Amino acid sequence: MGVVNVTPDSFSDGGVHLQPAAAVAAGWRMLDEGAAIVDVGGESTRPGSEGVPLDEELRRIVPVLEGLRGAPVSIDTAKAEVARCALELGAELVNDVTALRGDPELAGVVAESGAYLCLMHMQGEPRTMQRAPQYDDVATEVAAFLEQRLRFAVDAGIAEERICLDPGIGFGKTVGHNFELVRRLDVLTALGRPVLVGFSRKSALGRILGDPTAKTGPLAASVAAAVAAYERGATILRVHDVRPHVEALTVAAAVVGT
Ligand code: HH2
Repeated sequence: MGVVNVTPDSFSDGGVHLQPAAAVAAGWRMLDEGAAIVDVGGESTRPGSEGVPLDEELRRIVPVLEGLRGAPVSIDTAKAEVARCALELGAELVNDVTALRGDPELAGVVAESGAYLCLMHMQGEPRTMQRAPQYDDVATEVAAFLEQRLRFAVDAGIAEERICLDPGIGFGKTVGHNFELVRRLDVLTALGRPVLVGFSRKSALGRILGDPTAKTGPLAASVAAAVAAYERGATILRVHDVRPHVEALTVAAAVVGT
């Protein structure tokens, strides 16, 4: 899954794809490089972020989705109205970092459209989530949360076969929590749904490399995290640098023998 953030303030690529033409070109390039789907987002959820109003999020994503018509696209939003509009413009998957807790209308929009859905774990909310994340056992708590949100989505009429689950790397987690979640990914794959992992460029990578104030992590570290997640059962890797990840994951798949 290639990431196209149409935002001025995303933690690693803020401003890079703010012009629709740049975002559209990046999306097609990622598909050309081997991405199976492009995740378009118009709101940053980086630590400390405040969120954007509906009209601004729509203004950012609509021309990009128009330019990506016919391509496999996912919409990274927690807003029902944005999801509805994106699905009308051809998006196939709704990627909701709130796991259907943000907008009470979103479950109905996904159910009605028959779209795919990603449910992600987050402790707290972006504005405050990195202040003091705490768990007794991060893997079992994240798994219990995702299982409960999966039940909620299915009860709302969304087909279970269309749902994937995501531990939410960096969303209310310490460096140690993030790595433990990948190490113990089997606890999440045991839920029986595809698992998506988005470790690309995240600050835990820069921090484990020795910079305690890092806001991002480098490419080689991102690739290592993606391969480790893949070996532990992740089947969707959300990444900013598609070509090197496709190359590494192709080799990892050859080694694993799938
Ligand atoms: N991470 C980000 C945004 N959306 N969605 C899923 N399912 N999983 C993730 O790990 C995830 C996500 C944050 O990364 P990015 O989009 O690059 O940054 P920002 O939120 O600052 O736009």
